[in-house]
Amino acid sequence: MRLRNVAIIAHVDHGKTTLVDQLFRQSGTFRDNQRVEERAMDSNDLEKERGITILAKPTSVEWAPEGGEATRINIVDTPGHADFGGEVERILSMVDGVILLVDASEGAMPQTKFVTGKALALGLRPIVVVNKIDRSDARAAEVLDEVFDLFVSLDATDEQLDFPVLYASGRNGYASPDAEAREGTLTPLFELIVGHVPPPAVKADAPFTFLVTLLDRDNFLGRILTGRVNTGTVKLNQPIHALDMHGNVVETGRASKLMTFQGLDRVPVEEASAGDIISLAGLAVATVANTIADTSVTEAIQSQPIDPPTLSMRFAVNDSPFAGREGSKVTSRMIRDRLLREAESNVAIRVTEAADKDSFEVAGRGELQLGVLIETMRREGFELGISRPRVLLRDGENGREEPYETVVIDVDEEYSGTVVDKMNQRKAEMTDMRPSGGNKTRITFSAPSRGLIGYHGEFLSDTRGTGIMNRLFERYGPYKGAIEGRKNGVLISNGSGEANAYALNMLEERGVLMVAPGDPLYEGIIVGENAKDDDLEVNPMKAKQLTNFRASGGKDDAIRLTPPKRLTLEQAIAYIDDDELVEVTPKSIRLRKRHLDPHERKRARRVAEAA
Ligand SMILES: Nc1nc2c(ncn2[C@@H]2O[C@H](COP(=O)(O)OP(=O)(O)OP(=O)(O)O)[C@@H](O)[C@H]2O)c(=O)[nH]1
Ligand SMILES: [Mg+2]
Repeated sequence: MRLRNVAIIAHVDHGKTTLVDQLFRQSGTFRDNQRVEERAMDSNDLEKERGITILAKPTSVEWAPEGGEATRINIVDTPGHADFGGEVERILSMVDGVILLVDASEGAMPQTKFVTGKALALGLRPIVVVNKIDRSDARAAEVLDEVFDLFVSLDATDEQLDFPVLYASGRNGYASPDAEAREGTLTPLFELIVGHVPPPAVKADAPFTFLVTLLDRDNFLGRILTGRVNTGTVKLNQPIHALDMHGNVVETGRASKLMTFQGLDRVPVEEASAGDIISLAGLAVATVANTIADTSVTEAIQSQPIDPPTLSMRFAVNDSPFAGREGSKVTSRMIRDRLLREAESNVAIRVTEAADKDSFEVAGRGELQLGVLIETMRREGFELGISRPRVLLRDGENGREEPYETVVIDVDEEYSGTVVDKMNQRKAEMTDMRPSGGNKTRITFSAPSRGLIGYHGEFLSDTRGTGIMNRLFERYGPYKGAIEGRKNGVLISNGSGEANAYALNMLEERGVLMVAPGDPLYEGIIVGENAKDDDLEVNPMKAKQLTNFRASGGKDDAIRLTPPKRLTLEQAIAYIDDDELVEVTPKSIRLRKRHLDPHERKRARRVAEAA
């Protein structure tokens, strides 16, 4: 059967996974009565909950024109969020073409530029799909111009500039060369994939080689390596070995299971040939970027270098007085094993063990990526103490350098002044400002990543929740000097016990509380944000003195507390200062001072100030 390999690439939320749903449906991949969830490819829990794609995943559909020959189309759905895009180059090396989706209203966004740049550099000729054409604020013609300009700015060849265009609503299942079409099917897209994307160029008579692009685990099969067969054919149980990038043999074994993709399933096959995207099991150590090959092969397939991580957090053993109450995985050994396992399959993550062996520096591509890792671990039963994220500096030619990001902000005009002010305080430089339709302004900044940590929450409240912010790693540039951090201090509990409504009521005038009556507290835990800029030790456990007149058991009927401000994991991580930690357990997210004892805190502060 004919074969095509394509990846779908786009900025976050431009509709990749939703389009795959419809490609499934219209190719008859599902049985008629099969119940399929929306965004079926977003299969893991966190993907479903957050409505974003975190892991790139291959799938495969078969399509045939009326009465014509069928083609098997391997499709790779990719994550649009920059934090998960570290592998996009490696993933694109599996395919011979890309479908570039661009939201008909949002237009070309930072991640559109990033993924398009990677695709063009690999010599791929994208199919451009102006998607979500059904939106009432669609501006298809302008968006197409933006895409064309983008291609030009990325030095596209004449061939690449001559890209085919379809206007589509992935969700409604139609695509058309006509920008006015508001109904139809995806047949024009299928035809274009078959007609425009070249078949894989393969050396079928060479020995088997395969580059590992993705890694996952299965309880029965163990390690599952996914990638594209580069040359030759692999047969079930054939002896194989894994080579690292220098050609050293990492491991020898057999291809004990071979699978191709079919809709949401992997199906076992007896053999697979050059050009196909497959999964292979049978090896225990081989990993991403290794070459799996016939044992006669001694040279590794060249693979793309991985962009360096830009941000890190310290993952420590939870040493709070509540350690071990809610989680089952609390020792440094368990944390270590889990993190090393993560770093093995997730090429964008790097783990270093601290000298004290009780904490680990985990470096990655951004707050969301590390946040997802922490969330995954807490669901597995882990307890952790997480420190404030810090950007990774490096020594450049002209001294110390730090990561910069391109930040694209869409806001209602009335908020643009505030946003520009706040970004200036964070040492960002405005590079562009233009109206973006519907009384909105699109402002582009070049900003040190350091200044952006913790800004998103403030940004949302400054824009009454209407602002949209997109960020993308830009470059390493000169260190920008001190950036002012959090302005407010915190309210710290001065003892252990249960939070008491009466006490909390008294404390409400001091600031914003983060705990509710009945919450268990310990000395040094943070119970709220101080309205002033210094930290304040308070007694949130203090009960009302009972008088003779009202001795009926101290019911606090009259107390009406404002609901506490409960921070989500990511908010908490963005909130804390250097001398604070987020205590993460399967059930709770608590903020605390690193040093729980007030005297130790004072001593640490004196040492820090002296340094
Ligand atoms: N109006 C409109 N909305 C759409 C269309 N396609 C997708 N959406 C919506 O856009 C949102 C994002 O869709 P996804 O398919 O998750 O986008 P994605 O590109 O896979 O997102 P990431 O994988 O996180 O980058 C969802 O709320 C969809 O319902 C469309 O054709 N028209
Ligand atoms: Mg998606």
